Amino acid sequence: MNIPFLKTDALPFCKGCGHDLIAKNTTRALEKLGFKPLDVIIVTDIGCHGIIDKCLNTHTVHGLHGRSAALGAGITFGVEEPGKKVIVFIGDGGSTIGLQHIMEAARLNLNMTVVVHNNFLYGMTGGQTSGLTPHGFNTTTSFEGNPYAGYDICALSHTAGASHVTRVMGIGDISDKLAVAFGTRGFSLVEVMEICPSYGMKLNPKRKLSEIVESAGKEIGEWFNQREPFNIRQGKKIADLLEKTRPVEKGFKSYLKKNTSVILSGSAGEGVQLAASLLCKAAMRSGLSITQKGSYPVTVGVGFSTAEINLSPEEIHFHGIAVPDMVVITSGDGLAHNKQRIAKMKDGFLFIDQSLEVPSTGAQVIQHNFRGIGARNASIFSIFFLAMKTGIISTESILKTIEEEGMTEKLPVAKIKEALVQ
Ligand SMILES: Cc1ncc(C[n+]2csc(CCOP(=O)(O)OP(=O)(O)O)c2C)c(N)n1
Ligand code: SF4
Repeated sequence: MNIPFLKTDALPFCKGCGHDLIAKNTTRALEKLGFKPLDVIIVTDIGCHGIIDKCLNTHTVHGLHGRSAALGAGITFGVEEPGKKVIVFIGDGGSTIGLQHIMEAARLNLNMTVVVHNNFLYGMTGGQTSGLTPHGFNTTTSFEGNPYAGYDICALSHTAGASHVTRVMGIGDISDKLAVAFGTRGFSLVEVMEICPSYGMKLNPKRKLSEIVESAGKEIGEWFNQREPFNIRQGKKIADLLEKTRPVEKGFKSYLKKNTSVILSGSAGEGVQLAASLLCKAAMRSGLSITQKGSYPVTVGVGFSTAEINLSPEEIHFHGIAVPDMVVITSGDGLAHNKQRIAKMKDGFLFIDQSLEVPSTGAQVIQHNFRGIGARNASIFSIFFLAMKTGIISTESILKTIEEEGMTEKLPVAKIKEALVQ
Protein backbone atom coordinates (compact mmCIF):
# COMPACT_ATOMS: atom_id res chain seq x y z
CA MET A 1 0.00 0.00 0.00
CA ASN A 2 1.25 3.48 -0.85
CA ILE A 3 1.22 5.57 2.30
CA PRO A 4 0.70 9.29 1.56
CA PHE A 5 3.07 11.85 3.08
CA LEU A 6 0.17 13.89 4.49
CA LYS A 7 -2.53 12.40 6.69
CA THR A 8 -4.98 15.05 5.54
CA ASP A 9 -5.29 17.85 2.99
CA ALA A 10 -7.05 20.02 5.57
CA LEU A 11 -3.91 21.48 7.12
CA PRO A 12 -4.19 23.51 10.33
CA PHE A 13 -3.07 26.89 8.95
CA CYS A 14 -5.17 30.05 8.47
CA LYS A 15 -6.77 30.40 5.03
CA GLY A 16 -4.24 31.54 2.45
CA CYS A 17 -1.17 30.90 4.63
CA GLY A 18 1.96 30.14 2.60
CA HIS A 19 2.88 27.39 5.08
CA ASP A 20 0.07 25.29 3.55
CA LEU A 21 1.61 25.71 0.08
CA ILE A 22 5.06 24.72 1.38
CA ALA A 23 3.79 21.58 3.12
CA LYS A 24 1.86 20.37 0.07
CA ASN A 25 4.69 21.16 -2.35
CA THR A 26 7.19 19.45 -0.06
CA THR A 27 5.24 16.22 -0.27
CA ARG A 28 4.86 16.61 -4.05
CA ALA A 29 8.61 17.13 -4.43
CA LEU A 30 9.40 14.11 -2.28
CA GLU A 31 7.02 11.98 -4.33
CA LYS A 32 8.67 13.18 -7.54
CA LEU A 33 12.04 12.08 -6.15
CA GLY A 34 10.64 8.65 -5.25
CA PHE A 35 10.94 8.96 -1.47
CA LYS A 36 8.61 7.02 0.83
CA PRO A 37 7.35 8.73 4.00
CA LEU A 38 9.57 6.69 6.30
CA ASP A 39 12.67 7.62 4.26
CA VAL A 40 12.17 11.19 5.39
CA ILE A 41 12.83 12.91 8.72
CA ILE A 42 11.13 16.28 8.97
CA VAL A 43 12.38 18.45 11.80
CA THR A 44 10.27 21.42 12.80
CA ASP A 45 10.34 23.84 15.69
CA ILE A 46 8.10 26.33 17.44
CA GLY A 47 5.96 28.55 15.22
CA CYS A 48 2.96 28.11 12.95
CA HIS A 49 5.11 26.18 10.44
CA GLY A 50 5.82 23.61 13.15
CA ILE A 51 2.21 22.54 13.68
CA ILE A 52 2.46 20.59 10.41
CA ASP A 53 4.19 17.64 12.05
CA LYS A 54 1.00 16.11 13.44
CA CYS A 55 -0.25 15.88 9.83
CA LEU A 56 2.79 14.01 8.50
CA ASN A 57 3.35 10.29 8.01
CA THR A 58 7.13 10.85 7.84
CA HIS A 59 9.39 10.66 10.88
CA THR A 60 8.98 13.96 12.72
CA VAL A 61 10.97 15.74 15.40
CA HIS A 62 9.75 18.96 17.02
CA GLY A 63 12.28 21.16 18.78
CA LEU A 64 12.61 24.42 20.67
CA HIS A 65 12.18 27.67 18.78
CA GLY A 66 15.08 28.23 16.40
CA ARG A 67 16.67 24.85 17.02
CA SER A 68 15.33 22.70 14.19
CA ALA A 69 18.51 23.21 12.13
CA ALA A 70 20.64 22.10 15.08
CA LEU A 71 18.46 19.03 15.61
CA GLY A 72 18.52 18.31 11.88
CA ALA A 73 22.31 18.56 11.92
CA GLY A 74 22.49 16.06 14.77
CA ILE A 75 20.23 13.64 12.90
CA THR A 76 22.28 14.11 9.72
CA PHE A 77 25.44 13.04 11.56
CA GLY A 78 23.72 9.77 12.46
CA VAL A 79 21.74 9.10 9.26
CA GLU A 80 24.24 8.38 6.56
CA GLU A 81 22.15 6.19 4.29
CA PRO A 82 21.80 7.61 0.78
CA GLY A 83 18.06 6.84 0.51
CA LYS A 84 17.18 8.91 3.58
CA LYS A 85 16.42 12.63 3.65
CA VAL A 86 16.57 15.15 6.51
CA ILE A 87 14.42 18.24 5.96
CA VAL A 88 14.32 21.12 8.41
CA PHE A 89 11.34 23.45 8.57
CA ILE A 90 11.92 26.78 10.26
CA GLY A 91 10.23 30.19 10.38
CA ASP A 92 11.90 33.54 9.79
CA GLY A 93 11.74 34.04 13.55
CA GLY A 94 13.38 30.68 14.21
CA SER A 95 15.98 31.32 11.50
CA THR A 96 17.01 34.48 13.32
CA ILE A 97 17.12 32.84 16.74
CA GLY A 98 19.06 29.84 15.40
CA LEU A 99 21.01 31.59 12.65
CA GLN A 100 24.32 30.13 13.79
CA HIS A 101 22.93 26.59 13.55
CA ILE A 102 22.00 27.18 9.91
CA MET A 103 25.40 28.72 9.17
CA GLU A 104 27.21 25.81 10.77
CA ALA A 105 25.24 23.25 8.76
CA ALA A 106 26.02 25.25 5.58
CA ARG A 107 29.70 25.62 6.48
CA LEU A 108 30.06 21.87 7.01
CA ASN A 109 27.84 21.22 3.97
CA LEU A 110 25.75 18.71 5.90
CA ASN A 111 23.42 16.48 3.90
CA MET A 112 20.15 18.24 4.72
CA THR A 113 17.71 20.82 3.39
CA VAL A 114 16.45 23.80 5.37
CA VAL A 115 13.14 25.28 4.23
CA VAL A 116 12.81 28.80 5.61
CA HIS A 117 9.14 29.80 5.88
CA ASN A 118 9.76 33.54 5.54
CA ASN A 119 6.46 35.28 6.18
CA PHE A 120 8.38 38.35 7.41
CA LEU A 121 7.21 38.12 11.02
CA TYR A 122 6.55 35.93 14.06
CA GLY A 123 3.22 34.40 13.02
CA MET A 124 2.34 32.28 16.01
CA THR A 125 2.81 34.99 18.64
CA GLY A 126 0.92 37.75 16.85
CA GLY A 127 3.04 39.34 14.13
CA GLN A 128 6.23 40.69 15.75
CA THR A 129 9.33 41.73 13.79
CA SER A 130 11.98 39.08 13.14
CA GLY A 131 15.55 39.36 11.88
CA LEU A 132 14.30 38.56 8.36
CA THR A 133 11.55 41.20 8.30
CA PRO A 134 12.23 43.56 5.36
CA HIS A 135 12.99 47.23 5.89
CA GLY A 136 9.75 49.24 5.94
CA PHE A 137 7.45 46.25 6.55
CA ASN A 138 4.79 46.85 9.21
CA THR A 139 4.52 44.44 12.10
CA THR A 140 2.87 44.56 15.51
CA THR A 141 6.17 45.74 16.98
CA SER A 142 6.95 48.19 14.16
CA PHE A 143 3.71 49.91 13.08
CA GLU A 144 5.71 52.61 11.31
CA GLY A 145 7.63 50.03 9.31
CA ASN A 146 10.69 48.04 10.30
CA PRO A 147 13.57 50.55 10.54
CA TYR A 148 16.18 47.84 9.81
CA ALA A 149 16.90 45.65 6.80
CA GLY A 150 16.44 41.92 7.34
CA TYR A 151 19.28 39.42 7.03
CA ASP A 152 19.79 37.90 3.60
CA ILE A 153 19.67 34.26 4.67
CA CYS A 154 20.42 33.04 1.13
CA ALA A 155 23.55 35.16 0.79
CA LEU A 156 24.71 34.14 4.26
CA SER A 157 24.18 30.41 3.58
CA HIS A 158 25.83 30.63 0.17
CA THR A 159 28.85 32.43 1.61
CA ALA A 160 29.05 29.90 4.43
CA GLY A 161 29.44 27.15 1.82
CA ALA A 162 26.05 25.58 1.08
CA SER A 163 25.96 23.38 -2.03
CA HIS A 164 22.69 24.91 -3.14
CA VAL A 165 20.63 27.92 -2.05
CA THR A 166 17.46 29.19 -3.64
CA ARG A 167 14.91 31.90 -2.96
CA VAL A 168 11.41 31.32 -4.32
CA MET A 169 8.07 33.10 -4.19
CA GLY A 170 5.53 31.09 -2.20
CA ILE A 171 3.01 31.08 -5.01
CA GLY A 172 1.81 28.29 -7.32
CA ASP A 173 3.68 25.05 -7.82
CA ILE A 174 7.12 25.23 -6.22
CA SER A 175 7.60 21.45 -6.05
CA ASP A 176 10.26 21.35 -8.79
CA LYS A 177 12.33 23.98 -6.99
CA LEU A 178 12.01 22.05 -3.74
CA ALA A 179 12.88 18.81 -5.54
CA VAL A 180 16.20 20.32 -6.74
CA ALA A 181 17.01 21.26 -3.15
CA PHE A 182 15.96 17.88 -1.73
CA GLY A 183 18.00 16.08 -4.39
CA THR A 184 21.16 18.10 -3.64
CA ARG A 185 24.15 16.30 -2.13
CA GLY A 186 25.25 18.44 0.78
CA PHE A 187 23.51 21.39 2.35
CA SER A 188 20.65 23.14 0.59
CA LEU A 189 18.42 25.96 1.74
CA VAL A 190 15.17 27.18 0.23
CA GLU A 191 13.84 30.54 1.38
CA VAL A 192 10.15 30.68 0.56
CA MET A 193 8.74 34.23 0.53
CA GLU A 194 5.17 34.54 1.80
CA ILE A 195 2.90 36.97 3.62
CA CYS A 196 1.02 35.86 6.71
CA PRO A 197 -2.62 36.71 5.88
CA SER A 198 -3.59 37.10 9.52
CA TYR A 199 -0.98 39.73 10.45
CA GLY A 200 1.25 40.63 7.49
CA MET A 201 -1.57 41.37 5.05
CA LYS A 202 -3.67 43.21 7.61
CA LEU A 203 -0.80 45.44 8.69
CA ASN A 204 0.40 46.05 5.10
CA PRO A 205 -2.91 46.17 3.21
CA LYS A 206 -1.71 47.95 0.09
CA ARG A 207 1.38 45.86 -0.50
CA LYS A 208 1.92 42.87 -2.80
CA LEU A 209 4.37 40.05 -2.12
CA SER A 210 6.41 40.63 -5.29
CA GLU A 211 6.79 44.34 -4.54
CA ILE A 212 7.85 43.67 -0.92
CA VAL A 213 10.47 41.15 -2.02
CA GLU A 214 11.75 43.43 -4.75
CA SER A 215 11.96 46.54 -2.59
CA ALA A 216 13.79 44.53 0.06
CA GLY A 217 16.43 43.80 -2.63
CA LYS A 218 15.88 40.05 -2.27
CA GLU A 219 16.65 38.49 -5.61
CA ILE A 220 14.68 35.43 -6.68
CA GLY A 221 17.27 32.94 -7.88
CA GLU A 222 19.62 30.06 -7.10
CA TRP A 223 23.24 29.97 -5.98
CA PHE A 224 25.61 27.00 -6.03
CA ASN A 225 28.94 25.98 -4.52
CA GLN A 226 30.72 23.01 -6.06
CA ARG A 227 31.61 21.17 -2.88
CA GLU A 228 31.61 17.65 -1.56
CA PRO A 229 29.05 17.03 1.15
CA PHE A 230 30.13 16.52 4.73
CA ASN A 231 31.50 13.05 5.37
CA ILE A 232 31.84 12.09 9.00
CA ARG A 233 34.43 9.43 8.18
CA GLN A 234 36.61 11.80 6.11
CA GLY A 235 37.68 8.77 4.09
CA LYS A 236 38.98 7.00 7.20
CA LYS A 237 37.56 3.88 8.74
CA ILE A 238 36.12 4.85 12.09
CA ALA A 239 35.54 2.01 14.51
CA ASP A 240 31.92 1.27 15.26
CA LEU A 241 31.35 2.15 18.91
CA LEU A 242 29.22 -0.97 19.34
CA GLU A 243 31.86 -3.27 17.81
CA LYS A 244 33.40 -4.13 21.17
CA THR A 245 30.10 -4.43 23.00
CA ARG A 246 29.41 -8.06 23.71
CA PRO A 247 25.78 -9.20 23.63
CA VAL A 248 24.28 -10.06 27.00
CA GLU A 249 23.04 -13.63 26.75
CA LYS A 250 20.08 -14.85 28.71
CA GLY A 251 20.91 -17.78 30.97
CA PHE A 252 19.04 -17.12 34.22
CA LYS A 253 15.47 -16.74 35.38
CA SER A 254 13.73 -13.93 37.18
CA TYR A 255 10.40 -14.27 38.90
CA LEU A 256 9.77 -10.53 38.85
CA LYS A 257 6.11 -9.97 37.91
CA LYS A 258 5.95 -6.21 37.50
CA ASN A 259 8.08 -3.13 36.88
CA THR A 260 10.26 -2.52 39.91
CA SER A 261 12.19 0.70 40.39
CA VAL A 262 15.45 0.63 42.29
CA ILE A 263 17.66 3.48 43.44
CA LEU A 264 21.28 2.81 44.32
CA SER A 265 22.97 5.73 45.96
CA GLY A 266 26.25 6.41 47.69
CA SER A 267 29.31 8.59 47.26
CA ALA A 268 31.30 9.47 44.16
CA GLY A 269 34.21 7.10 43.61
CA GLU A 270 32.51 4.26 45.49
CA GLY A 271 31.45 2.26 42.43
CA VAL A 272 27.74 3.13 42.43
CA GLN A 273 27.39 3.43 38.65
CA LEU A 274 29.46 0.29 38.07
CA ALA A 275 27.29 -1.64 40.53
CA ALA A 276 24.18 -0.33 38.79
CA SER A 277 25.36 -1.46 35.37
CA LEU A 278 26.34 -4.89 36.70
CA LEU A 279 22.89 -5.20 38.29
CA CYS A 280 21.25 -4.17 35.02
CA LYS A 281 23.30 -6.57 32.90
CA ALA A 282 22.56 -9.38 35.34
CA ALA A 283 18.86 -8.49 35.07
CA MET A 284 19.09 -8.62 31.25
CA ARG A 285 20.82 -11.97 31.60
CA SER A 286 17.75 -12.99 33.59
CA GLY A 287 15.35 -11.97 30.81
CA LEU A 288 14.31 -8.58 32.21
CA SER A 289 14.08 -5.23 30.45
CA ILE A 290 15.97 -2.45 32.15
CA THR A 291 16.51 1.30 32.16
CA GLN A 292 19.45 2.92 33.88
CA LYS A 293 20.09 6.57 34.57
CA GLY A 294 23.00 8.04 36.49
CA SER A 295 23.10 11.36 38.28
CA TYR A 296 25.98 13.00 40.09
CA PRO A 297 27.36 16.54 40.45
CA VAL A 298 29.44 17.90 37.53
CA THR A 299 32.43 17.62 39.83
CA VAL A 300 32.37 13.85 39.45
CA GLY A 301 34.93 13.14 42.17
CA VAL A 302 32.98 14.49 45.14
CA GLY A 303 29.44 14.33 46.53
CA PHE A 304 26.65 11.87 45.81
CA SER A 305 26.35 9.32 43.04
CA THR A 306 22.87 7.97 42.32
CA ALA A 307 21.68 5.36 39.85
CA GLU A 308 17.99 5.07 38.97
CA ILE A 309 17.04 1.68 37.60
CA ASN A 310 13.84 0.09 36.34
CA LEU A 311 13.61 -3.66 36.03
CA SER A 312 10.63 -5.22 34.33
CA PRO A 313 9.43 -8.45 32.73
CA GLU A 314 7.73 -6.22 30.09
CA GLU A 315 9.08 -3.52 27.76
CA ILE A 316 9.63 -0.27 29.67
CA HIS A 317 8.09 2.84 28.14
CA PHE A 318 8.82 5.34 30.88
CA HIS A 319 12.10 5.47 32.76
CA GLY A 320 11.31 8.13 35.37
CA ILE A 321 10.99 7.24 39.05
CA ALA A 322 8.77 9.36 41.29
CA VAL A 323 8.57 7.06 44.31
CA PRO A 324 10.95 4.09 44.15
CA ASP A 325 10.08 0.51 45.11
CA MET A 326 13.53 -0.21 46.51
CA VAL A 327 16.34 2.05 47.66
CA VAL A 328 19.88 1.06 48.59
CA ILE A 329 21.91 3.66 50.47
CA THR A 330 25.58 3.05 51.12
CA SER A 331 26.76 6.46 52.35
CA GLY A 332 25.68 9.76 53.92
CA ASP A 333 25.96 11.55 50.54
CA GLY A 334 23.51 9.05 49.04
CA LEU A 335 21.14 9.44 51.96
CA ALA A 336 21.12 13.25 51.75
CA HIS A 337 20.42 13.09 48.00
CA ASN A 338 17.44 10.76 48.36
CA LYS A 339 15.92 11.70 51.72
CA GLN A 340 12.82 13.29 50.19
CA ARG A 341 12.04 10.38 47.92
CA ILE A 342 12.63 7.89 50.74
CA ALA A 343 10.15 9.88 52.89
CA LYS A 344 7.49 9.43 50.18
CA MET A 345 7.80 5.61 50.14
CA LYS A 346 4.70 3.99 51.63
CA ASP A 347 5.99 0.43 51.16
CA GLY A 348 8.88 -1.34 49.44
CA PHE A 349 12.38 -1.72 50.88
CA LEU A 350 15.06 0.61 52.15
CA PHE A 351 18.46 -1.04 52.45
CA ILE A 352 20.75 1.27 54.38
CA ASP A 353 24.26 1.09 55.73
CA GLN A 354 24.16 0.49 59.47
CA SER A 355 26.39 3.51 60.16
CA LEU A 356 23.62 5.86 58.97
CA GLU A 357 20.63 7.27 60.80
CA VAL A 358 17.43 5.72 59.44
CA PRO A 359 15.32 8.44 57.80
CA SER A 360 11.56 8.70 58.04
CA THR A 361 9.90 6.28 55.57
CA GLY A 362 6.99 3.89 55.11
CA ALA A 363 9.34 1.33 53.51
CA GLN A 364 10.55 -1.76 55.31
CA VAL A 365 14.04 -0.86 56.56
CA ILE A 366 16.89 -3.34 56.39
CA GLN A 367 20.17 -2.14 57.89
CA HIS A 368 23.42 -3.80 56.94
CA ASN A 369 27.15 -3.25 57.16
CA PHE A 370 27.76 -2.52 53.46
CA ARG A 371 30.80 -0.36 54.13
CA GLY A 372 32.41 -3.13 56.19
CA ILE A 373 33.82 -4.58 52.97
CA GLY A 374 35.53 -1.25 52.28
CA ALA A 375 33.93 1.96 51.02
CA ARG A 376 35.02 1.37 47.40
CA ASN A 377 33.18 -1.96 47.25
CA ALA A 378 30.11 -1.09 49.35
CA SER A 379 27.87 -0.62 46.28
CA ILE A 380 28.97 -3.85 44.60
CA PHE A 381 28.32 -5.72 47.83
CA SER A 382 24.92 -4.02 48.15
CA ILE A 383 23.62 -5.35 44.81
CA PHE A 384 24.43 -8.93 45.87
CA PHE A 385 22.65 -8.27 49.15
CA LEU A 386 19.65 -6.75 47.35
CA ALA A 387 19.43 -9.76 45.01
CA MET A 388 19.69 -12.21 47.88
CA LYS A 389 17.08 -10.50 50.10
CA THR A 390 14.49 -9.69 47.43
CA GLY A 391 15.02 -12.52 44.93
CA ILE A 392 14.42 -10.19 41.96
CA ILE A 393 17.43 -11.79 40.30
CA SER A 394 19.90 -14.46 41.43
CA THR A 395 23.33 -13.69 42.86
CA GLU A 396 24.67 -16.22 40.30
CA SER A 397 23.52 -13.95 37.47
CA ILE A 398 25.59 -11.12 38.98
CA LEU A 399 28.62 -13.39 39.40
CA LYS A 400 28.30 -14.51 35.77
CA THR A 401 28.07 -10.88 34.64
CA ILE A 402 31.24 -9.99 36.56
CA GLU A 403 32.98 -12.97 34.94
CA GLU A 404 31.79 -12.04 31.43
CA GLU A 405 32.93 -8.45 31.93
CA GLY A 406 36.40 -9.75 32.87
CA MET A 407 36.16 -8.19 36.34
CA THR A 408 36.54 -11.23 38.59
CA GLU A 409 40.08 -10.27 39.54
CA LYS A 410 39.28 -6.61 40.06
CA LEU A 411 36.36 -7.08 42.43
CA PRO A 412 36.51 -8.78 45.85
CA VAL A 413 34.21 -11.63 44.76
CA ALA A 414 35.43 -14.12 47.38
CA LYS A 415 35.05 -11.56 50.20
CA ILE A 416 31.54 -10.70 49.01
CA LYS A 417 30.50 -14.38 48.96
CA GLU A 418 31.85 -14.75 52.48
CA ALA A 419 30.09 -11.63 53.73
CA LEU A 420 26.78 -12.77 52.27
CA VAL A 421 26.64 -15.93 54.38
CA GLN A 422 27.55 -14.18 57.63
C1 LIG B 1 13.24 30.73 22.57
C2 LIG B 1 11.80 31.15 22.39
N1 LIG B 1 11.50 32.47 22.28
C3 LIG B 1 10.23 32.84 22.08
C4 LIG B 1 9.22 31.91 22.00
C5 LIG B 1 7.79 32.34 21.77
N2 LIG B 1 7.37 32.05 20.42
C6 LIG B 1 6.60 31.01 20.11
S1 LIG B 1 6.19 30.96 18.50
C7 LIG B 1 7.07 32.37 18.19
C8 LIG B 1 7.10 32.99 16.83
C9 LIG B 1 7.38 32.04 15.71
O1 LIG B 1 7.66 32.76 14.56
P1 LIG B 1 8.40 32.09 13.33
O2 LIG B 1 9.58 31.32 13.79
O3 LIG B 1 8.65 33.13 12.31
O4 LIG B 1 7.33 31.03 12.78
P2 LIG B 1 5.84 31.28 12.25
O5 LIG B 1 4.95 31.25 13.46
O6 LIG B 1 5.80 32.60 11.55
O7 LIG B 1 5.61 30.11 11.35
C10 LIG B 1 7.65 32.85 19.35
C11 LIG B 1 8.47 34.08 19.45
C12 LIG B 1 9.57 30.55 22.13
N3 LIG B 1 8.65 29.59 22.05
N4 LIG B 1 10.85 30.20 22.33
S1 SF4 C 1 -1.00 33.25 11.90
FE1 SF4 C 1 -0.04 33.68 9.94
S2 SF4 C 1 1.69 32.25 9.84
FE2 SF4 C 1 0.29 31.50 11.40
S3 SF4 C 1 -1.05 30.04 10.33
FE3 SF4 C 1 -2.08 32.03 10.35
S4 SF4 C 1 -1.49 32.95 8.44
FE4 SF4 C 1 -0.06 31.30 8.79
